[in-house]
Amino acid sequence: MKKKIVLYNPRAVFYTMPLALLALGSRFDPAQYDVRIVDARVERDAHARLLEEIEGALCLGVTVLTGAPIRDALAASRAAKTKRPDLPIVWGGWHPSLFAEQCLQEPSVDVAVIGQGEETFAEIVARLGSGDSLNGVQGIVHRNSRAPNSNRQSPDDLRAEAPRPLLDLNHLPASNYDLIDIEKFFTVKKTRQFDYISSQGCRFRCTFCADPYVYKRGWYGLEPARMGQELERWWKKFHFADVGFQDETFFTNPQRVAAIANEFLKRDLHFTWMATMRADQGFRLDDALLNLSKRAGLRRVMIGVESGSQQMLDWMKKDIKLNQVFDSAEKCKRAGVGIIFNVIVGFPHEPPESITESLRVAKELRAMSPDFQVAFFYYKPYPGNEIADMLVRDGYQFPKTLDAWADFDYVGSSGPWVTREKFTLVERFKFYQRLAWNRASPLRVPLQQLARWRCENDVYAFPFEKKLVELLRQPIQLS
Ligand code: B12
Ligand code: SF4
Repeated sequence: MKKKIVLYNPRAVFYTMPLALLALGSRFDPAQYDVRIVDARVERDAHARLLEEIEGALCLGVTVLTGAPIRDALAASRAAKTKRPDLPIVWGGWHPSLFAEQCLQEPSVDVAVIGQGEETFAEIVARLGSGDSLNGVQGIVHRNSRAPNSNRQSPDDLRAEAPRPLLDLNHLPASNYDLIDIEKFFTVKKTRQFDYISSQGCRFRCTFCADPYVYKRGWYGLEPARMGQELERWWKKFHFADVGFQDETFFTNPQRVAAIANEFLKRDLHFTWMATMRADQGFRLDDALLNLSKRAGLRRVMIGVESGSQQMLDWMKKDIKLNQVFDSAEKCKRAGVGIIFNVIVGFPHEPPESITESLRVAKELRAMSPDFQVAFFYYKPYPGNEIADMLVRDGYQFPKTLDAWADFDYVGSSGPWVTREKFTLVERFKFYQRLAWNRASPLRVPLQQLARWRCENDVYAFPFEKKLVELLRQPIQLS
């Protein structure tokens, strides 16, 4: 009889396909294992289905991002453990990679996996299947017992195994998208957009980012021929219109990008795609490669500008120059490729001039093309990087429990060091820059003109248009 493995993706507000669970689940031989993915974002009653699926399962794996998704990860794990106290529950993903020990303070969690998970999880499952201890499985923290489902011990009695070196993605099997109901994702996304990950890790060292800590600046990219083959297969099966490459830095290796574009053209694949690019990579890219990518379907890139102040960029070790941002923007404009620029505001000790500079750069970029958008985020500390270490030295305290982490808002709010005045300024600017430069219907043109005037003159007081737009209940297009 096949052994059953259940994988759970907690509730969240966005609908990117559960790439981590697909990667983990595809590592198992379907002749021997029955893998079930329960994604709370697309299930009517995810917990009911989860409790049904864990019947007879060998183990449950849960993927956990920092912040709000922890709330549902906890609820699901607790419900599963109550129903099946003998069921080993394994947490993996970004939060357990950063806080493995803390995750194991939660009694329903038996094992926390750090970093890349395919081989680690496969080894855990094999050991569980044969009743062996997890001692020595690289890349995990677990309870120091013969097996996680043996007698429960004190939550402090933990055992951290040696780290697992990052494995070249090309040695891992392709993700099997038949493990999920893909049409449900197209429905909730309201577009036939397929998600795909073509590389893992990142070679850079930005001091606000979790990646250097989790992947130790390692990077592996899939071979273009393999990508062409896989995407052709799924495109023919699912008829998607667009691919979101969820890589940290898709444009890491220009020769690889050219080979990928050529694969798509050779195979005559008719979908558009979007991918991540650093400004220094865009700066070094030649127009020919960008034009080739455009011909192969590239419609938009995402570039982390992070700050409009070069001093701040140097401080956070972003290793880009502002002129590289504008140079990349010019190139993309020439090639007809759109851009989303990400800007982070509210770093600790960030001087007010730096925020002003970020707003100025955002305005200049937005004015360059209606296909350029700017998204603003507030800095929130991730442990294990230099900024977070500095904050801790200054007395900042990270949440100490999973429940407290679940309340940690990574998306909407700012850090406590951002004054009310700065927060209001940024929130108003976020609204007006969208109104000013997003494509607008003729009815909205007067509002748009007014918003441009406001942005150009930095006048954000009495934001009556915001009230008006809210009243009209017609949210502006954020396409
Ligand atoms: C898609 C995505 C999302 C999706 C999540 C989709 C989902 N599944 O729910 C959405 C859009 C919701 C999202 C939101 C955010 N995200 Co996000 N996101 C990503 C992104 C681009 C891809 C994730 C992915 O699928 N990767 C592909 C898979 C194969 O890799 P993986 O997730 O690392 O999984 C591997 C291991 O982690 C491990 N693993 C993962 N899960 C499990 C489970 C088990 C059981 C095991 C054993 C192993 C394991 O094995 C996997 C295979 O090797 C990553 C960057 C990246 N490239 O990874 C950022 C990233 C995860 N996001 C990040 C951030 C900062 C955010 C936001 C705060 C952004 C924002 N400012 O709004 C929000 C916060 C969400 C929240 N707290 O509510 C950070 C880290 C966050 C953190 N500490 O949790 C990342 C790393 C980007 C970055 N470099 O800063 N995100
Ligand atoms: S912010 Fe981007 S470039 Fe910098 S370390 Fe993180 S993933 Fe790499």
